[in-house]
Formats: sequence, structure tokens, C-alpha cells
Amino acid sequence: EGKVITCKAAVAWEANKPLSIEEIEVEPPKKGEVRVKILYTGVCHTDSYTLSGQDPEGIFPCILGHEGGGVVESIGEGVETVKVGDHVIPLYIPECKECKFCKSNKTNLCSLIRITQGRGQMPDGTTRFKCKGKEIFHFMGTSTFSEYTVLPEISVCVVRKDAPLDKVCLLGCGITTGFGAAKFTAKVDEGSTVAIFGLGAVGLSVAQGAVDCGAKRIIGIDTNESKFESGKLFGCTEFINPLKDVPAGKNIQQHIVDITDGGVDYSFECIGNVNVMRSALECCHKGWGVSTIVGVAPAGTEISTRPFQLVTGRVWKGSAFGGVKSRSQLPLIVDKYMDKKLKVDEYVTFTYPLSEINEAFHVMHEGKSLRSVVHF
Ligand code: NAD
Ligand code: DAO
Ligand code: ZN
Repeated sequence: EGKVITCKAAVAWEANKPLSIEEIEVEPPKKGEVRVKILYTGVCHTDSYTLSGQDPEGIFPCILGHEGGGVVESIGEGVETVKVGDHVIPLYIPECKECKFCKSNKTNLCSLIRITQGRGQMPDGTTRFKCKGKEIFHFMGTSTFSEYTVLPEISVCVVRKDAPLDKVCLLGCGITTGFGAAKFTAKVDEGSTVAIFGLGAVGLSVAQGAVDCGAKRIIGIDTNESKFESGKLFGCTEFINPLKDVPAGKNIQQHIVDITDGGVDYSFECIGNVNVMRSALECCHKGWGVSTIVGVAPAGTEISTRPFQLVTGRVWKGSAFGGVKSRSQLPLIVDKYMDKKLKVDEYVTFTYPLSEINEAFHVMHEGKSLRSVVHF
């Protein structure tokens, strides 16, 4: 406790270069902070997007990673809700329970530390990582591609110790996002028809959420047909490949409207493509269809549709981290997994040691993995 730790981390020195495994120094946690030994981390698109240099908020050098699981190694002054030895999931959306957002009961977007988090800093405006004498920035307030990381107390969720961290680390982003988008943002109702665009980990988790809500028909849409098998496993009842299965002269939304007697009750965009976002809205049923945007589109892009689509009762929504309040509600998602009511193990396509983390990025780009889990 109280000492600088030297450990391994995958450092992103600059955009568009592979991550580099380095010895880094991690400072002890300051007031209101905790230092966590990360045991496992998933690899997600946002890590790759920032690494690619397209993210205008990307700051280098940094330590990426936001889908982790670990054990609290030490705590800073005044920390009361987290103990040494606690198992935790780092949170890129914290929950302070005091800001206007946290108090609202209408959103999970806690904003207490949003500005410093966006700058790659801890809430006091400084950083805790150094490598070769250089300051290394944090990422999404989590930086899980490091054996040790420092997080604000409000940015960790304590989880039950019988939950395997090599699996529940994935609840730190993609799975919770999709499941929550169906269950909490859209609030899919029983007997409804659902369309899911994109069957990666996020879209497949929307399918699980829709099943949990009692949806009757769940249409999975993906241009990569190798995703249909897992689609079935996670609850999709039918599939469309937009490149092959749409009749000539029609677009995907017209086709879906045709086969669903006027459109779906709920749709979800889980790709991050603004054209698909339009299709997802327009395949919704007149009068009540709700479309939820979950995919993160490239910076600067815009969505469009004819306003008549909304005038006639379709609703456009969006969701971050599935609308889940991160410290108070994530443990309930963990319980769901432990009660075998939420699949998680099935997403782990590959596991890699930290030394092979770039391979995890590679298989993700090739569309071969739902999730890779990196261990330290
Ligand atoms: P993924 O790449 O594993 O899945 C995307 C799927 O979409 C792939 O299977 C791909 O084949 C398919 N696809 C691509 N273009 C298509 C098209 N035109 N039509 C149909 N299918 C197409 O990604 P993922 O990990 O599941 O994440 C999905 C999206 O969700 C990403 O944009 C990610 O950044 C975003 N995301 C958002 C949040 C949030 O809180 N809102 C959280 C996590 C991830
Ligand atoms: O509060 O302004 C804010 C932003 C909160 C972060 C929302 C992130 C949603 C997308 C995450 C992408 C996947 C990691
Ligand atoms: Zn808050």
C-alpha cells in the first residue's frame, strides 16, 4: 500500500500502431480512488476505434481497455464503499449518486467526472501511469489493458466473489449494453416482434434481453452469415442477410415491413452505421414502433429520415451501457448470469495472454470473434 507498482501494460504510444507491451509505473490511489489488479479484460470496438486515430477525443500515449474484471489492491483516503480484496468491474459510466443525472431516475449518464475522464485524467486532473519517464493517459476512466489501474471509487462496481471474473468482465460493456437496451431502454413487451441489426456481442445481447422480455419473433440481420448460428443460440427466431435476402427493387426496411404485417414493434441498431440506423427506424410499425440506436457511429456522421416517420408514431431512442445505473444495477445483471438466466460464457471466442493482445484486435477486425478475453 502507498507504493508505486511496476507492472506490465499494453501501451498505445500513437494512433494506428500496434499496442506495445511495456513495464509501467502505477502510482498509489489518491483520495477517493482505488487501485485494482486487473485479472481479465475484453477487447471492444471502442478500443480499436480510438487506436485507429479516428476518435477525435483519443489522446496518446494512453492505456486502452474498458471491459475488465479485477481485485482491489489498495484504496485511497476516504474510500468507504470499496475494500481491499473486493472483486470489481471497472465502469466507464460511473455512478456518484449525487449529480443531477444520478438523482434523476431517468438516466444512467452520471456526469460528475465526465470532463476529466474525457481528457484521459483522474478527477483531480492528473494521471497515475508513467512509462519510460513519460506520462501515460487514462482511457474511458478505466484503462484495463494494464495489470494494475487506478480508478475513482465511483467508477468501480463491487461484484459477488463467486462470479468468475474471466466471464463477468464482459458485463463491463457489450453484454450489459445490449441486454439493457432491450430490457430498460426500449422495454420490449411480451409477444412483440423485434428486429436486431448487427449480431456481434451487442446485438446478440439485445436478443437475450428480448427473450427475457417475452418477445415472440426476433429477426436477426447481419451481412456476415456466420453470425446466424450464435444468433439462434441467443434467441433469434429468423435471419436476414441484407445482401442476399431482400427482393429486387426493395430496401431492407420495406422487406421487413412486408414480412411483419406493417413493421416491427422494436428495432435496434447494433453496428454504428448511420444508413442502417435509418433502416432500423423505418422498419418499425406505424403508430408505435420504437427504434433504439446502440451502435456508435464515426465522429461527425449524421442520421436522417423523413420527419413524417416520427409524426406517424415511430420513436427514435438511444442507449448507453443499456441504460443500466452502473454501481447499483450491474450487480443485478451479475445475479442474472449466476442464476443461469443470462448467457455470458458463450461470447468468449478466444482467450489470449497480454503478450498477444494485438491478435485479439486482429480477430475482431476479421469478424471472427464475439469477444476475446485477455488474461494477465
Ligand atoms: P461487432 O462488430 O462484433 O458486431 C457488429 C455486427 O454488425 C457484425 O456481426 C457485422 O457483420 C454486422 N454488420 C456490419 N455492417 C452491417 C450492415 N450494413 N448490415 C448488417 N450487419 C452489419 O460489434 P459489437 O461489439 O457487437 O458492437 C456493436 C456496436 O455497438 C459498435 O458500434 C460499438 O461501438 C457499439 N457499442 C455501443 C455501446 C453503447 O453503450 N451504446 C456499448 C458497447 C458497444
Ligand atoms: O456521459 O456524455 C457522457 C458519455 C458517456 C459515455 C457513453 C458511452 C457510450 C458508448 C460506449 C461505447 C462502447 C464502449
Ligand atoms: Zn452522478
